[in-house]
Amino acid sequence: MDDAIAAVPTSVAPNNLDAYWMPFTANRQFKANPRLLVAAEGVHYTTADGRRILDGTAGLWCVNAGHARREIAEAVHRQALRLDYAPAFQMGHPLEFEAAARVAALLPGDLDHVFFANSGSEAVDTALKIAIAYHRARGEGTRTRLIGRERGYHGVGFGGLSVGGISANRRLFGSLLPGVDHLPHTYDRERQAFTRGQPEWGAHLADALEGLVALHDPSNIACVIVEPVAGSTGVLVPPKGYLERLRRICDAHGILLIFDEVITGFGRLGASFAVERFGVMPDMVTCAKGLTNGTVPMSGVIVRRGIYEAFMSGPANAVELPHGYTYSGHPLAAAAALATLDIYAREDLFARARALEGYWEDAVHSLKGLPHVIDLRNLGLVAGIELEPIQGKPAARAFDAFLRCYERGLLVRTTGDIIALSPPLIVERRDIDAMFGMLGDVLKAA
Ligand code: PXG
Repeated sequence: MDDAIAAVPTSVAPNNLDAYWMPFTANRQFKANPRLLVAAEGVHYTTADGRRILDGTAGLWCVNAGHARREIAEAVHRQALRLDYAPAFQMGHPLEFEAAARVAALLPGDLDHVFFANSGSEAVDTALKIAIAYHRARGEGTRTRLIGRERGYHGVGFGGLSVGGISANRRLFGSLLPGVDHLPHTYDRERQAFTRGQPEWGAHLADALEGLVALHDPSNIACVIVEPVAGSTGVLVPPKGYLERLRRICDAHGILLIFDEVITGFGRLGASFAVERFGVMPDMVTCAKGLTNGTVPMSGVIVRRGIYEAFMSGPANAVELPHGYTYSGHPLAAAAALATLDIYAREDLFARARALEGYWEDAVHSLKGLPHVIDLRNLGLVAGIELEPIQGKPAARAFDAFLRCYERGLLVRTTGDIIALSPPLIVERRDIDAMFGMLGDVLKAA
């Protein structure tokens, strides 16, 4: 660590936590007993009380190259001094073009145009808007219906929330967008529990799309959006053949298929994207998080050439897509993305994740038989550990495990009674051992 940074006292906590309304947090519980992080390096955080915490979640699934990467920090610093901001509309700067080309190069075939935004939520809403506008540009303006999936998470904008399928996130916010349907989720514990990697059972669940097509007629349907591996809902790995089947049905009916790769992108599954891991080609891919290693907010929508080209008609001086953000392609974010992609390439981190997958999988499944563990799921460097809920107190068991892991020195994520793990891709075998050692002890003591 930098001397100047190391010299910053880590034990000083603010004495008033009141003003900040924290996102997706039990504010009162947190503020009564705060968990403050003040520094990070490699696969560890440092807490305000000076403890080292092993980062089992790569922040929030985003710090894929590990913390405090000097190359990224320096690139951002240099860029802030050279060109802090450039107008995103009708003006450009070199790094955003380079970043787009570099991202596109990670995706196969004609997935080769990139629209930048700042968060996963914005990327999702952008993709949904592009889907509707694309059909309209081709003279199929009736194709406006959006299809998501139960238990899907696509961020918190009205678009992403509408196609999302996590009831607790939707329930407070009214009627959301009209014209949205949901496919069934792909999880069945009885048939899939303790599967290593992709479950054998469940490809046929994609056929529910045929039902929606029959109900609404394809001429009214714009797109289907799914997470290739559902993350936030607690790590649901797609059954073998499921994504392929969705692709075939979409093709048969002219429906665009969007993969939301906000979590699965940038090596999380041991490949550049899930597109590569599963060998299924969507029409659009959303990404964020690992794009800048979590350092500067940035997200993107990668679209197939035909989609981009459908908009490139009409007078050359007309704005083809009236959509974008003040900070689309922000110079600091673009600099961070380029430095991040350099690290991924130089350290071959996607292949590294793939090489570690077997070790990771064995570690995950070593928890089998511990008290209250009712399922273990894994793919790439992701794991879902599902616990039996305490009767009448949903989510309490996992949250208690989260707190006890944190006390012991391990950061995990929980959703409902599921613990999710997704370490930085630079994780070493000894870190994996430490992670599952601590988690195992916590579960044993439950
Ligand atoms: N799509 C997917 C698939 C995501 O996982 C978003 C969109 C929204 O991204 P933004 O940048 O708007 O938050 C996400 C975000 C968790 C967790 O622990 C997951 C996310 C965010 C925070 C926590 O499950 N995913």
